[in-house]
Order: sequence, then C-alpha cells, then structure tokens
Amino acid sequence: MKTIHSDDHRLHHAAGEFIFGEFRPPFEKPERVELVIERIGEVGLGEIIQPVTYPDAKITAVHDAGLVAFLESCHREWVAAGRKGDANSFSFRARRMRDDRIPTHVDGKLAHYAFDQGVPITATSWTAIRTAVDVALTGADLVLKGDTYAFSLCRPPGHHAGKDYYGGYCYLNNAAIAAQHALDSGAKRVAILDVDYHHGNGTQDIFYDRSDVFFASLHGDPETEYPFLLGWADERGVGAGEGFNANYPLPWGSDYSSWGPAHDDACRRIEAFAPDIVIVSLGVDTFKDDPISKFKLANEDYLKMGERIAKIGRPTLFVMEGGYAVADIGINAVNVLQGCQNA
Ligand code: OKP
Ligand code: ZN
Repeated sequence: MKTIHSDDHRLHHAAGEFIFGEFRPPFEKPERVELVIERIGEVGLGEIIQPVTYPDAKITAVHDAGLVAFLESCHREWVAAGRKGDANSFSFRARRMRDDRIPTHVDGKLAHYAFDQGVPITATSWTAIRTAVDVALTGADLVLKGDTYAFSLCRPPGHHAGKDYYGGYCYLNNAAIAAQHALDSGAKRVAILDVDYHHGNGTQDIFYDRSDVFFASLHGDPETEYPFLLGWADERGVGAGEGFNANYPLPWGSDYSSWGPAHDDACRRIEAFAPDIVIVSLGVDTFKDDPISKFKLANEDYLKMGERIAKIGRPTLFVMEGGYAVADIGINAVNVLQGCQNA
C-alpha cells in the first residue's frame, strides 16, 4: 500500500507540554513520524507519496469556521498580545459558563476553543496542521479511486478535535475530514474504527447524531483515563445517529486477551453496517511500553490487529493518531499495515 507523507509535520515542534504536573518535552514529537517512515522503507511496504492540496471547504465541512480561522491566526494574535513562545491556554470553560460569546482577546479565544494544555501552537504549527489534513484527504482519494489500502501518516494527530474545539495533541480531525470527503464523493456509509489507546471523543462528537458514519472506539476506560468525560459504553448515538456509535472502554492493564475480543466485536458491528469504506484511526499507544498509556499489547499483536481489519473486506484508509513509545512506533504501526496487506 502507498503511504502519504509530508515533511511539513516538522513545522509543529513545541517547546514542551504540561502533563502529569510538570512542563516537559512533548511526547507528541517529530521523531514519531521519522521512525515510521524509516520502518516503511526497511520492510518495503510500498511507495511514499506527497499530499495534494485540497480547499479549506473540506475542513469546514466538519469543523466550525471560527475554530479553523483561530488555529490559523492564533500564534500571530499571541505575539501581538506581547507573549513569547508557544500559544497555550490557562483558562477553560466549566458548566453554565457561556459558549455563545467568543472573547476578543487571544487568551479568551484559547479558553473558548481549547479543552486542555496539550495543544501548544508555535509560529509554524498551522502549516503542519493544514498539511496533515491534505495527507488524510490524499489517502482517502486513493482508496476511493480503487486502492484497497492506503496509509495517511498524519502528524499532528486528529481524533480528539471536535466540531468546534481542539485538545489532546489534536487540532483538526484528519480522519473525520477524510470520512466526510468520502461521503461527499459518493460513498453512502463510512465506518471509523478508532484503535488508539485514548477515546476518539472528537470523532464521536462530529458524527454522534448521524447514521451515515458508524464510529467504534476501543480505549482506556474514562473512569480512569484521558480524555475522561466521554467514552463510556452507554454512548450509543443520538437522534438519527442512535445505534451508530460504539464504545469499548477497557481497564488499565488490558492485553490482547481482552483487547482482541473487543476488537472482534467492533469489527463485526462494522461488517453489519456494510460501509463503502473503513477509516482506521491508527494509534499504537496501546503498546506495553507506551510512556503515557496503560494497555499491554505486544509487537506481534499489531499483526493480528491488521489481519482482523483485513477480514472486514472493505477498502480501508489508515490515518495515524497516537503512539509515544518511539523505539517501537515504526514496528507497531507497520505491523498493523503488513498484517492487513498480507492477510
Ligand atoms: C493523544 B492521542 C494535558 C495533556 C494531555 C493526553 C494525551 C493525549 C493523547 N495537559 N495529553 O490520543 O494519542
Ligand atoms: Zn492516544
């Protein structure tokens, strides 16, 4: 299968992030993608191609135009306010605070649009964020035009970004934008399978009231795991979307003996939905050595994951999400792709 990749991702490299009570170098760093590219070359997965540029309307088909405009202008507004370094919020909305007014000051806009402090914006982040969308869309078009599989090596990731908010290393929802593009190109139904360790709250948010996109996510139980506040099993969709959302929260310490059966159930639900295409939000932070996650998957489990996805039997786009054990990120991500391609 082809991989879509651009060096623009390097333009998003923040000084640090606030996590676990300290300011430290970001886990979500450029090296992640460099190591996946290296592994793709080692195993000869297939050609690596550059993305094509798509219009902004592809983004505003799923995201609020105000969010998109703010991500683009944020760092300039930050500098104009006299700040140094990366733009980051220090204030957040709580229950019964207003969301119908957007403050004019950059700090207020950050409080309105961001939901955590894991999303610093540097002077050059926007180009990386914008190109990651093109990487996803270019992969979607390969699959829509007849390729069985494609791999969009997006960075930054996207699945925590909702209609009108960003957070959790994610700014724009690459997988959701690709799904909407597929529908607008003639697909009737799209399934999104989110295997990242963290719940894909943004993707769920975007498609929660719709029956044309089935969303399934396997993830750390929100009782004990980020992003908390969403991802319980009783979230099944609303209105026309009732029954088209499936969450599989799993406890800390889960290994393939419990992850595998949950994954099989999610894949069966997708088979019953009969999608025209499948989009996999491919995070490999389920790995046993991941520094911020608590599942226990081993290298060879990613081959099995790919084999099961192949059994769904639909054209499939893989979109890169998380994975922070950089020593193994190439092996694990490419194992899924090879497990699938060689099944
Ligand atoms: C992104 B993905 C808050 C930072 C919290 C949590 C991890 C985000 C994971 N200060 N970061 O799903 O791999
Ligand atoms: Zn994750």
